[in-house]
Amino acid sequence: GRPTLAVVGATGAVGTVMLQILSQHADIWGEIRLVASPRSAGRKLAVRGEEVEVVALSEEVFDGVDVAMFDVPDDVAAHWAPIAAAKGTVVVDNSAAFRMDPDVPLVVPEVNPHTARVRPRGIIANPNCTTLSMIVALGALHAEFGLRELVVSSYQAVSGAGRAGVRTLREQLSLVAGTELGTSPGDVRRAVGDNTGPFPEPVALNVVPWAGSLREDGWSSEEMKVRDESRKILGLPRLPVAVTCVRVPVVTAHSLTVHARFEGEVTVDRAREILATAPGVVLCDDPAAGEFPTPADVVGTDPTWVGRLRRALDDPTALELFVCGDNLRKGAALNTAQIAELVAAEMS
Ligand code: 2RA
Repeated sequence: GRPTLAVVGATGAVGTVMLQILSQHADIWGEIRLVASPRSAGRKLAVRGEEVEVVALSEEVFDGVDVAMFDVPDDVAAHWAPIAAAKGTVVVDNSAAFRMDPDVPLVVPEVNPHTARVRPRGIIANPNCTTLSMIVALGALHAEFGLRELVVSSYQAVSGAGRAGVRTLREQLSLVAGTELGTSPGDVRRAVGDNTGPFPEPVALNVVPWAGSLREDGWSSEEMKVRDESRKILGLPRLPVAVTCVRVPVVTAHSLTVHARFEGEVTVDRAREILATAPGVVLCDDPAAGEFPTPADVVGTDPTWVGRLRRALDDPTALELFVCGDNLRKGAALNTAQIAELVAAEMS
Protein backbone atom coordinates (compact mmCIF):
# COMPACT_ATOMS: atom_id res chain seq x y z
CA GLY A 1 0.00 0.00 0.00
CA ARG A 2 0.93 3.63 -0.12
CA PRO A 3 3.04 4.95 2.79
CA THR A 4 1.40 6.47 5.85
CA LEU A 5 2.47 10.03 6.71
CA ALA A 6 2.25 11.93 9.98
CA VAL A 7 2.47 15.74 10.07
CA VAL A 8 3.61 16.74 13.56
CA GLY A 9 3.01 20.44 14.23
CA ALA A 10 0.14 20.59 11.75
CA THR A 11 -1.42 23.77 13.15
CA GLY A 12 1.65 26.06 13.04
CA ALA A 13 2.69 28.59 10.39
CA VAL A 14 4.76 25.94 8.57
CA GLY A 15 2.19 23.18 9.19
CA THR A 16 -0.50 25.23 7.48
CA VAL A 17 1.65 25.63 4.36
CA MET A 18 2.51 21.93 4.55
CA LEU A 19 -1.17 20.97 4.29
CA GLN A 20 -1.49 23.20 1.21
CA ILE A 21 1.57 21.57 -0.38
CA LEU A 22 0.27 18.06 0.39
CA SER A 23 -2.97 19.06 -1.33
CA GLN A 24 -1.10 20.40 -4.40
CA HIS A 25 1.59 17.74 -4.95
CA ALA A 26 1.03 14.36 -6.60
CA ASP A 27 -0.83 12.30 -4.01
CA ILE A 28 1.66 9.58 -3.07
CA TRP A 29 0.49 9.08 0.52
CA GLY A 30 -1.99 6.64 1.99
CA GLU A 31 -3.30 7.87 5.34
CA ILE A 32 -2.16 11.34 6.45
CA ARG A 33 -2.28 11.73 10.22
CA LEU A 34 -2.31 15.27 11.64
CA VAL A 35 -0.62 15.68 15.00
CA ALA A 36 -0.23 18.70 17.28
CA SER A 37 -0.06 19.66 20.95
CA PRO A 38 -2.99 18.58 23.18
CA ARG A 39 -4.20 22.23 23.01
CA SER A 40 -5.01 21.79 19.29
CA ALA A 41 -6.31 18.20 19.44
CA GLY A 42 -9.84 17.80 18.10
CA ARG A 43 -9.55 20.66 15.59
CA LYS A 44 -10.33 19.75 11.99
CA LEU A 45 -8.00 20.83 9.18
CA ALA A 46 -8.39 20.42 5.43
CA VAL A 47 -5.85 18.32 3.54
CA ARG A 48 -6.32 16.80 0.06
CA GLY A 49 -9.84 18.23 0.08
CA GLU A 50 -10.86 16.33 3.21
CA GLU A 51 -11.35 17.40 6.82
CA VAL A 52 -8.97 15.55 9.12
CA GLU A 53 -9.14 15.68 12.91
CA VAL A 54 -5.93 16.71 14.70
CA VAL A 55 -4.71 14.22 17.31
CA ALA A 56 -2.48 14.96 20.31
CA LEU A 57 1.19 13.97 20.15
CA SER A 58 1.77 10.60 21.86
CA GLU A 59 3.83 7.47 21.26
CA GLU A 60 0.81 5.70 19.73
CA VAL A 61 0.33 8.26 16.93
CA PHE A 62 3.43 6.78 15.25
CA ASP A 63 1.99 3.24 15.08
CA GLY A 64 2.14 2.19 11.42
CA VAL A 65 3.55 5.55 10.30
CA ASP A 66 6.23 5.26 7.56
CA VAL A 67 7.31 8.91 7.41
CA ALA A 68 6.75 11.72 9.94
CA MET A 69 7.38 15.39 9.21
CA PHE A 70 8.14 17.37 12.36
CA ASP A 71 7.74 21.12 12.66
CA VAL A 72 7.87 21.72 16.40
CA PRO A 73 10.21 23.55 18.83
CA ASP A 74 13.74 22.16 19.24
CA ASP A 75 13.10 20.59 22.66
CA VAL A 76 9.91 18.87 21.49
CA ALA A 77 11.71 17.47 18.44
CA ALA A 78 14.71 16.37 20.53
CA HIS A 79 12.35 14.34 22.73
CA TRP A 80 9.86 12.94 20.21
CA ALA A 81 11.85 12.34 17.00
CA PRO A 82 13.89 9.47 18.55
CA ILE A 83 10.65 7.95 19.93
CA ALA A 84 9.12 7.94 16.43
CA ALA A 85 12.36 6.65 14.87
CA ALA A 86 12.48 3.77 17.40
CA LYS A 87 9.10 2.66 16.02
CA GLY A 88 10.57 2.47 12.51
CA THR A 89 9.21 5.81 11.32
CA VAL A 90 11.59 7.89 9.18
CA VAL A 91 11.52 11.38 10.69
CA VAL A 92 12.08 14.50 8.57
CA ASP A 93 12.71 17.17 11.19
CA ASN A 94 12.61 20.93 10.69
CA SER A 95 13.99 21.88 14.11
CA ALA A 96 17.62 22.72 14.90
CA ALA A 97 17.88 19.74 17.29
CA PHE A 98 19.61 17.32 14.90
CA ARG A 99 20.94 19.42 12.00
CA MET A 100 24.58 19.33 13.05
CA ASP A 101 24.50 15.70 14.31
CA PRO A 102 27.06 13.82 12.15
CA ASP A 103 24.66 10.83 12.09
CA VAL A 104 21.81 12.93 10.69
CA PRO A 105 21.90 14.04 7.04
CA LEU A 106 20.97 17.67 6.33
CA VAL A 107 19.24 17.48 2.98
CA VAL A 108 18.39 19.85 0.13
CA PRO A 109 17.11 17.65 -2.71
CA GLU A 110 18.53 19.90 -5.48
CA VAL A 111 21.99 19.96 -3.85
CA ASN A 112 22.77 16.75 -1.91
CA PRO A 113 19.90 14.26 -2.43
CA HIS A 114 22.21 11.21 -2.12
CA THR A 115 22.89 12.04 1.56
CA ALA A 116 19.26 11.30 2.50
CA ARG A 117 19.83 7.54 2.10
CA VAL A 118 22.36 7.27 4.94
CA ARG A 119 20.46 7.97 8.17
CA PRO A 120 21.71 5.84 11.07
CA ARG A 121 19.33 7.48 13.55
CA GLY A 122 16.30 7.23 11.27
CA ILE A 123 16.20 11.03 11.24
CA ILE A 124 16.78 13.44 8.33
CA ALA A 125 17.13 17.14 9.13
CA ASN A 126 15.64 20.00 7.13
CA PRO A 127 17.82 23.13 7.07
CA ASN A 128 16.93 26.51 8.56
CA CYS A 129 14.83 28.77 6.33
CA THR A 130 17.57 31.39 5.93
CA THR A 131 20.12 28.82 4.74
CA LEU A 132 17.48 27.29 2.45
CA SER A 133 16.62 30.65 0.93
CA MET A 134 20.05 30.86 -0.74
CA ILE A 135 21.58 27.37 -0.84
CA VAL A 136 19.96 26.02 -4.03
CA ALA A 137 21.42 28.88 -6.09
CA LEU A 138 24.78 28.64 -4.32
CA GLY A 139 24.88 24.85 -4.76
CA ALA A 140 24.50 25.29 -8.53
CA LEU A 141 27.26 27.92 -8.68
CA HIS A 142 29.51 25.80 -6.41
CA ALA A 143 29.13 22.75 -8.68
CA GLU A 144 30.49 24.80 -11.60
CA PHE A 145 32.97 27.22 -10.05
CA GLY A 146 34.02 25.74 -6.66
CA LEU A 147 33.03 27.96 -3.74
CA ARG A 148 35.85 29.42 -1.60
CA GLU A 149 34.16 32.01 0.61
CA LEU A 150 30.76 33.52 1.41
CA VAL A 151 29.83 36.94 2.77
CA VAL A 152 26.06 37.29 3.27
CA SER A 153 23.44 39.50 4.92
CA SER A 154 19.84 38.39 5.41
CA TYR A 155 16.60 40.36 5.21
CA GLN A 156 14.27 38.01 7.08
CA ALA A 157 10.48 38.03 7.07
CA VAL A 158 8.56 37.99 10.35
CA SER A 159 6.84 34.65 9.62
CA GLY A 160 10.25 33.05 10.26
CA ALA A 161 9.31 33.63 13.89
CA GLY A 162 5.99 31.82 13.40
CA ARG A 163 2.43 33.04 13.86
CA ALA A 164 3.52 35.31 16.75
CA GLY A 165 5.93 37.12 14.43
CA VAL A 166 3.22 37.83 11.86
CA ARG A 167 0.76 38.96 14.55
CA THR A 168 3.38 41.33 16.00
CA LEU A 169 4.13 43.02 12.67
CA ARG A 170 0.44 43.42 11.79
CA GLU A 171 -0.39 44.90 15.22
CA GLN A 172 2.54 47.31 15.06
CA LEU A 173 1.65 48.38 11.51
CA SER A 174 -1.87 49.21 12.62
CA LEU A 175 -0.45 51.39 15.41
CA VAL A 176 1.82 53.40 13.09
CA ALA A 177 -0.33 53.56 9.94
CA GLY A 178 -1.36 57.07 8.93
CA THR A 179 0.91 58.72 11.50
CA GLU A 180 3.99 60.90 11.07
CA LEU A 181 6.04 58.41 13.11
CA GLY A 182 9.59 57.55 12.12
CA THR A 183 10.88 61.09 12.33
CA SER A 184 12.39 61.39 15.83
CA PRO A 185 14.37 58.97 18.02
CA GLY A 186 12.20 56.42 19.81
CA ASP A 187 8.86 57.63 18.43
CA VAL A 188 8.04 54.24 16.84
CA ARG A 189 9.07 52.42 20.02
CA ARG A 190 6.76 54.57 22.15
CA ALA A 191 3.85 54.04 19.72
CA VAL A 192 4.13 50.24 19.64
CA GLY A 193 4.80 49.89 23.38
CA ASP A 194 6.89 47.37 25.27
CA ASN A 195 5.41 44.29 23.71
CA THR A 196 7.68 43.69 20.73
CA GLY A 197 6.63 40.02 20.45
CA PRO A 198 9.37 37.61 19.39
CA PHE A 199 11.64 40.50 18.31
CA PRO A 200 13.97 42.57 20.52
CA GLU A 201 12.94 45.89 18.88
CA PRO A 202 9.94 47.26 16.95
CA VAL A 203 9.87 45.75 13.46
CA ALA A 204 7.33 48.10 11.82
CA LEU A 205 9.01 51.07 10.06
CA ASN A 206 12.31 49.52 11.13
CA VAL A 207 15.00 46.92 10.51
CA VAL A 208 16.31 44.82 13.40
CA PRO A 209 19.83 43.37 13.16
CA TRP A 210 19.00 40.26 15.16
CA ALA A 211 17.41 36.80 14.69
CA GLY A 212 17.43 33.94 17.19
CA SER A 213 19.26 33.80 20.51
CA LEU A 214 22.65 35.00 21.76
CA ARG A 215 25.67 32.77 21.11
CA GLU A 216 29.34 33.29 21.97
CA ASP A 217 31.13 36.54 21.15
CA GLY A 218 28.01 38.42 20.07
CA TRP A 219 26.92 36.06 17.28
CA SER A 220 23.23 35.15 16.93
CA SER A 221 22.05 31.54 16.71
CA GLU A 222 20.65 32.30 13.26
CA GLU A 223 24.06 33.46 12.01
CA MET A 224 25.74 30.31 13.36
CA LYS A 225 23.08 28.19 11.61
CA VAL A 226 23.66 29.86 8.24
CA ARG A 227 27.41 29.19 8.51
CA ASP A 228 27.32 25.67 9.96
CA GLU A 229 24.46 24.40 7.79
CA SER A 230 25.87 25.86 4.54
CA ARG A 231 29.17 24.10 5.24
CA LYS A 232 27.45 20.77 5.90
CA ILE A 233 25.09 20.89 2.90
CA LEU A 234 27.82 21.91 0.46
CA GLY A 235 30.33 19.44 1.96
CA LEU A 236 32.79 22.27 2.65
CA PRO A 237 33.51 21.94 6.39
CA ARG A 238 36.02 24.79 6.48
CA LEU A 239 34.25 27.26 4.17
CA PRO A 240 34.79 30.81 5.47
CA VAL A 241 31.33 32.34 6.00
CA ALA A 242 30.73 35.90 7.22
CA VAL A 243 27.04 36.48 7.98
CA THR A 244 24.78 39.12 9.52
CA CYS A 245 21.08 38.28 10.02
CA VAL A 246 18.52 41.10 9.95
CA ARG A 247 14.72 41.13 10.42
CA VAL A 248 12.68 43.38 8.12
CA PRO A 249 8.98 44.33 8.04
CA VAL A 250 8.03 41.68 5.46
CA VAL A 251 5.38 39.05 6.24
CA THR A 252 6.81 36.11 4.25
CA ALA A 253 9.86 35.54 1.97
CA HIS A 254 13.44 35.86 3.16
CA SER A 255 16.04 37.70 1.06
CA LEU A 256 19.82 37.72 1.20
CA THR A 257 22.64 39.65 -0.38
CA VAL A 258 25.51 37.31 -1.26
CA HIS A 259 29.19 37.89 -2.05
CA ALA A 260 30.51 34.51 -3.22
CA ARG A 261 34.19 33.97 -4.03
CA PHE A 262 35.22 31.01 -6.19
CA GLU A 263 38.37 29.04 -7.07
CA GLY A 264 39.14 30.98 -10.25
CA GLU A 265 37.84 33.73 -12.48
CA VAL A 266 34.12 33.75 -13.12
CA THR A 267 32.00 35.41 -15.78
CA VAL A 268 28.51 36.76 -15.37
CA ASP A 269 27.51 35.15 -18.68
CA ARG A 270 28.42 31.65 -17.47
CA ALA A 271 26.82 32.30 -14.05
CA ARG A 272 23.62 33.41 -15.79
CA GLU A 273 23.57 30.19 -17.86
CA ILE A 274 24.01 28.06 -14.74
CA LEU A 275 21.33 29.86 -12.76
CA ALA A 276 18.90 29.95 -15.70
CA THR A 277 19.06 26.15 -16.03
CA ALA A 278 19.48 25.07 -12.38
CA PRO A 279 16.45 23.16 -11.05
CA GLY A 280 14.58 25.17 -8.42
CA VAL A 281 16.16 28.49 -9.43
CA VAL A 282 14.64 31.35 -11.41
CA LEU A 283 16.85 34.15 -12.72
CA CYS A 284 14.98 37.47 -12.66
CA ASP A 285 17.57 40.06 -13.47
CA ASP A 286 16.99 43.02 -15.77
CA PRO A 287 17.94 46.17 -13.88
CA ALA A 288 17.40 48.35 -16.98
CA ALA A 289 13.75 47.31 -16.87
CA GLY A 290 13.62 47.59 -13.07
CA GLU A 291 13.30 43.81 -12.78
CA PHE A 292 14.62 41.93 -9.80
CA PRO A 293 12.99 39.64 -7.25
CA THR A 294 11.32 41.15 -4.19
CA PRO A 295 9.55 39.38 -1.31
CA ALA A 296 6.20 40.90 -2.28
CA ASP A 297 6.33 39.05 -5.62
CA VAL A 298 8.12 35.90 -4.47
CA VAL A 299 5.81 35.01 -1.55
CA GLY A 300 3.75 31.88 -2.27
CA THR A 301 6.14 30.58 -4.95
CA ASP A 302 8.46 27.57 -4.85
CA PRO A 303 11.80 28.58 -6.45
CA THR A 304 14.82 30.47 -5.24
CA TRP A 305 14.75 33.75 -7.18
CA VAL A 306 18.04 35.41 -8.15
CA GLY A 307 18.63 38.96 -9.33
CA ARG A 308 21.26 41.73 -9.28
CA LEU A 309 23.90 39.32 -10.57
CA ARG A 310 27.24 41.14 -10.97
CA ARG A 311 30.93 40.31 -10.94
CA ALA A 312 32.66 41.84 -7.94
CA LEU A 313 34.20 45.16 -8.90
CA ASP A 314 37.54 44.39 -7.26
CA ASP A 315 37.77 40.60 -7.54
CA PRO A 316 37.33 38.67 -10.83
CA THR A 317 36.80 35.44 -8.83
CA ALA A 318 33.69 36.71 -6.98
CA LEU A 319 30.01 37.30 -7.74
CA GLU A 320 27.46 39.56 -6.04
CA LEU A 321 23.81 38.54 -6.08
CA PHE A 322 20.45 39.08 -4.40
CA VAL A 323 18.36 36.01 -3.63
CA CYS A 324 14.80 35.75 -2.43
CA GLY A 325 12.67 32.74 -1.44
CA ASP A 326 9.48 31.90 0.45
CA ASN A 327 10.70 30.96 3.94
CA LEU A 328 7.59 28.88 4.68
CA ARG A 329 7.66 26.98 1.35
CA LYS A 330 11.22 26.18 0.13
CA GLY A 331 12.48 27.50 3.47
CA ALA A 332 10.49 24.93 5.43
CA ALA A 333 7.42 22.97 4.27
CA LEU A 334 8.35 22.44 0.61
CA ASN A 335 11.88 21.19 1.30
CA THR A 336 10.51 18.90 4.03
CA ALA A 337 7.89 17.55 1.61
CA GLN A 338 10.55 17.00 -1.08
CA ILE A 339 12.68 15.01 1.38
CA ALA A 340 9.66 12.95 2.48
CA GLU A 341 8.90 12.23 -1.19
CA LEU A 342 12.50 10.99 -1.69
CA VAL A 343 12.04 8.63 1.25
CA ALA A 344 8.64 7.46 0.01
CA ALA A 345 10.15 6.70 -3.41
CA GLU A 346 12.61 4.30 -1.69
CA MET A 347 9.66 2.46 -0.14
CA SER A 348 7.66 1.91 -3.31
C1 2RA B 1 13.63 32.87 11.47
N1 2RA B 1 14.98 31.10 10.52
O1 2RA B 1 13.48 33.35 10.34
C2 2RA B 1 14.29 31.56 11.67
C3 2RA B 1 13.35 30.58 12.26
N2 2RA B 1 12.89 29.55 11.43
O2 2RA B 1 13.28 33.42 12.50
